[in-house]
Amino acid sequence: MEELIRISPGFGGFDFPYDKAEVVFLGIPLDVTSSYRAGYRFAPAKIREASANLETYLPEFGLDVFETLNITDMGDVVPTPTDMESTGERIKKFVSRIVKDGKFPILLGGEHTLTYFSIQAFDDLFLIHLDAHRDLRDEYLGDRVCHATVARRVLDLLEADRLIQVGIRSCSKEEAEYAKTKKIKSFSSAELQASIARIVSEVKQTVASHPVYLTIDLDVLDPAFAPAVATPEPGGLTVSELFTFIRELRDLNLVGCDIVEFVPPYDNGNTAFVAAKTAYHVLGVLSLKKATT
Ligand SMILES: [Mn+2]
Repeated sequence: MEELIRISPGFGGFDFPYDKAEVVFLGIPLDVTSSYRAGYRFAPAKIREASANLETYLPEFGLDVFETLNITDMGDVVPTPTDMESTGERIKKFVSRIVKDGKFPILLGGEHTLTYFSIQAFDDLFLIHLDAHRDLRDEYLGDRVCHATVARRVLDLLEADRLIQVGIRSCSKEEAEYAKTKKIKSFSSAELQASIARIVSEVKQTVASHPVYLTIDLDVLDPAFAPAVATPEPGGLTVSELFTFIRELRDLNLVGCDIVEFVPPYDNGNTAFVAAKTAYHVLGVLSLKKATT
């Protein structure tokens, strides 16, 4: 079977030859374990469509990402819907290839479960997890590897002090107790809204110069801004708060990123653009890092 489908045009229409690219987009249309809304499989295509209708010049950064970075899009990894394990191996394989080639992967999800497989391509990792939910259940509806357990599965791979949860405003009593026992560093959306600078400074102290992977569950945003997520949670961040937080991560040793949980069938058009613009913001950060090294 085909393991990867080429997509043209890719994100933003960027199509540098892979060999010369510094940043590689990879679509992961994984759409299996949603407990409520489904339709993740349409997300990479909708994000790419929106990306072509946004400017590549970013005033907040004072640069054009098209001029500063060599960017390409590998296309979509093909999931096997009835086999999470082999799908996961495939995700890990393609992300590992990008990482071994010294490039920065930006994954367009797809359900959050993909993060568990993607991070296996890296060593010595810290995970910054932007999400309304803790995703710390050990199993959900009988599944151990699913969108509601992804952070817990991550802790099978990383020490608990390597997970930093940001934007949290929903979890079960068991998850709250587990997080407390494991001393998981986390910040609520209200804490972030009160002082982005304080949270960023604590994050920087924690991760120091270690490699950092950023996973962005779009439900960290308020549903007013990103309505088409699998499990909306009122009381979230504004888009500008999310973008400010991402910009402030420019001093970190970022090595990879994913944008997940978008379900296009529920969109009014806004979520696709928010997802695409979020990716542009990550490109802005990578551009600044390149300019200063
Ligand atoms: Mn979530």
